[in-house]
Amino acid sequence: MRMIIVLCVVLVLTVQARAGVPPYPMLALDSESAFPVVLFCVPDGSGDDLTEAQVYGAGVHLVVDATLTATLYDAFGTPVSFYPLEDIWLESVQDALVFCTMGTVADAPTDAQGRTTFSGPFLVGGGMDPTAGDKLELVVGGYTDPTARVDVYLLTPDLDGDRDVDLSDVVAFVDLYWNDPAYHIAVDYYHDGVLNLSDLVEFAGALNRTCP
Ligand SMILES: [Ca+2]
Ligand SMILES: [Ca+2]
Repeated sequence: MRMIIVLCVVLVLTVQARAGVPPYPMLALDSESAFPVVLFCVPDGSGDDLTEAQVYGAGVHLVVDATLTATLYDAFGTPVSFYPLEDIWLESVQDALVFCTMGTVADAPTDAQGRTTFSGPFLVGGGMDPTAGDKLELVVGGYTDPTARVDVYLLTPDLDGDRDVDLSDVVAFVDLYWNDPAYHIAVDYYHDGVLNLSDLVEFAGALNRTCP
């Protein structure tokens, strides 16, 4: 009788595994920062890599390696190896980003230890707001986990989020950069706490860029 119960339990667990129970994801920043990490992204992928992300805090601007490491485990705590890279991607918790095809997928399938990395560049439009409680989150096979989130913020010159940088974005940029005297982090592309020529140069360099 006991043997039958054990077999049933094993059978149920096997069926669950084959039914697509999502792996349990973990997400970590390679270099932790006390301040939010900002990454300048352009829909065609010509933005920055996470190895050259920016941090601004306490009056100091830094360029940091913010490569992300993700690890996947199954329900038994065993690393999930060789999980396909196209099923591991990043999103804004507040859905503030629009994606080009494969825009934020992992660098590679998970390795034998269940690990993969994200190093960018990311092919996205829209933009995240660090002041609104947003975060970057890991998505695995369509599933998310509240523990797999980091304070990394993707800013883009595609301000209207239609996957290209054109005249409508110029109008939006001028409003934020020029017409309104307030500071707008959305266009602080050279992330140093002020809006000046450096940010204009970044925006101008991205004009007419679009998803591949
Ligand atoms: Ca646009
Ligand atoms: Ca700036």
